[in-house]
Amino acid sequence: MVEKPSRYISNLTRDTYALILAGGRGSRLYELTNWRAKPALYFGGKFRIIDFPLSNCVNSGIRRIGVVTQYKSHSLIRHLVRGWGHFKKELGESVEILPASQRFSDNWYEGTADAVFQNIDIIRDEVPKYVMVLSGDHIYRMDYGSLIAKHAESGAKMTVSCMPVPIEEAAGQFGVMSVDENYKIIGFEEKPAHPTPLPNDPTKCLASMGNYVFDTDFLFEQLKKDAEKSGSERDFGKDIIPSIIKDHPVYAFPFTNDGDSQAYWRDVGTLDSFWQANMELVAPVPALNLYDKKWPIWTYQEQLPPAKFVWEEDNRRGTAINSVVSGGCIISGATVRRSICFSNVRVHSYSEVEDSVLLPDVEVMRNCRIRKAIVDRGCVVPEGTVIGHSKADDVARGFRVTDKGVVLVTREMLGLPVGY
Ligand code: ADQ
Ligand code: ADP
Repeated sequence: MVEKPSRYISNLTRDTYALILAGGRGSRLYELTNWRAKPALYFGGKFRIIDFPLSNCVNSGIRRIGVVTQYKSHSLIRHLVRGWGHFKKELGESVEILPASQRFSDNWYEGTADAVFQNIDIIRDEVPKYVMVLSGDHIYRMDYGSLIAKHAESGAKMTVSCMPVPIEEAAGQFGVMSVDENYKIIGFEEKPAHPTPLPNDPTKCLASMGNYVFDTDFLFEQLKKDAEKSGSERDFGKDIIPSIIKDHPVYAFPFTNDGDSQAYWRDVGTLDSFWQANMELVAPVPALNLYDKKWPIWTYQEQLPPAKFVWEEDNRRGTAINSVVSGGCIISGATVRRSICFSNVRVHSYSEVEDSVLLPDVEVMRNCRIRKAIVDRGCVVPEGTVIGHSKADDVARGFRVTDKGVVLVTREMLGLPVGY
């Protein structure tokens, strides 16, 4: 007889090793990921994307975690060492950084499955009953406990977390599955141009979130088999899932808001979606609650003085309305509306910033007008600069403007030395 999940979820999470895949490039973020891996990208005023899956693990009771790094990993590794280096092996906790170190072959990690395969011996040493493979690319809040409990109860060898997504959003972007009435996966296609719609809603399909749970032995077996196959791209979505669903019980776990009204998931893979997800946080009641003491998001933070707002005597009002302003910021004689100011941002007199995301250490000099922009770390925006008010002017200055009118400004575009 299966015990009630509430009594044994902690045993399951304790018996799970989480491997966060953090090696991807994130090419649709253009210059924002020129110098950093996507999981190292800043989000929400003081966090980095990787803090979300890591915090989900800790909040779900999974304390043995590996982070697989590869592409442009310097900034990511520095953040992990500073912010996540305090786990104590003696207490059964660890956050290990697993760079592609060519221990098994002369190759870097090929696909996602290869990134796990090359770390089999490290996982085996931990002797976990389950292995969770998590994408390090998304902003989300998810209790992995219910996912692992469902995996254990259903008798699946692998469970894929999924959610209904509009067909046009999923096409070419996500792995799409079809399931039977018990959520057993009966079909899986990686990033199809024409996703199979849900039987009860032709506008949506069931998309993989890129988070998987495996029975450890089964995972190792499948990875070894795949490594011997010629022509495989060594990828979970392209190779492993489509091949194993034929002969093994693989289930889908729908991630919905039903059990947890706080459940939240956003793909921030494009400049528009990155801007949009940040902007959602300035809403009076955002969908993602960063202030929930029961689900804290941990990060590394510098010790900084509190944010300061200066209203000069000649009536230059330093104000920020419906905005998120981090430590070390000074808004002096300027107006900031519906914007996110990361640590150490300065906005000087007579400037107006609206609907924008200012990453750490940005300085906006006097008399600037900035709208709908993402300003990369360390940019000094010269006095009188206007951004986001005319696409032609923005493009002429060398800024990147998306179809939806979000403007990306980097140090390089402003003629400042890169690699800040
Ligand atoms: P994608 O996110 O497009 O699709 P991928 O680019 O392989 O797939 O990235 C998956 C994760 O692995 C990311 O977190 C990335 O950073 C990391 N990664 C990629 N290559 C890596 C490598 N060589 N070494 C280490 N880490 C690496 C996947 C699934 C889809 C699913 C979407 C959900 O394949 O089926 O729908 O995620 O976003
Ligand atoms: P502005 O262009 O708006 O005049 P300033 O750099 O002169 O910008 O700063 C304006 C105000 O911000 C200062 O008068 C002061 O009140 C505050 N300020 C600036 N730097 C600091 C600092 N290091 N510590 C505390 N307050 C500061």
